[in-house]
Amino acid sequence: MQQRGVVVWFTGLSGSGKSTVACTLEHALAESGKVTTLLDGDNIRHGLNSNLGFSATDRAENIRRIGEVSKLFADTGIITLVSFISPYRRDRDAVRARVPPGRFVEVFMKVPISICEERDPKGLYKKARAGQLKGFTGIDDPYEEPLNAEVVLEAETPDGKRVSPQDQAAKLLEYLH
Ligand code: GGZ
Repeated sequence: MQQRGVVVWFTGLSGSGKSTVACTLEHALAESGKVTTLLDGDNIRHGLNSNLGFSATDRAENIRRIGEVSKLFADTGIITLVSFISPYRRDRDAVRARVPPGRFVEVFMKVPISICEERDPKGLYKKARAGQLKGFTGIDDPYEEPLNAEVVLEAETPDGKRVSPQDQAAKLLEYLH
């Protein structure tokens, strides 16, 4: 039987682990023979959306185009993993409205900014705090948390233990099954 397409939409701050979990999930799905694709900053912001920056208008257009592309993939039966900050609720909800009911899975990487900032893999939080990078999400540009995400992945258990990307991906996989 042909697999059913779905858009798995990761949203969360820079450094919240979206791409790491999306990548881990993609490998797990591939191992069980599923056809997947992963859209992220590396393959979209450098190509299709290379003319867009980080103003509110550009971010909205970034998400709109990614939404349309992911819908096209999902319509052909592909499990489409999408990893962008997508900070504005209205933009994410507009994508949800374009995808058939039940085919849009919003995954909220609920990671406190303190942890993202501690990770700071590209030194961008440091630059933003120093005022060298303006309009950085979570610092001087808003991040609007999802109100009804299908899956919420946290970085820590209630008793303060860190949760690995593998465990986060496993929780998501369970939901998708
Ligand atoms: C947020 C920025 C910014 C600003 C550059 N704000 O950690 P990264 O580097 O790899 O992830 C961030 C990425 C965000 O791009 P998105 O396309 O996901 O953003 S959005 O959904 O809001 O359109 C970060 C880098 O680009 N970056 N400037 N001002 N992140």
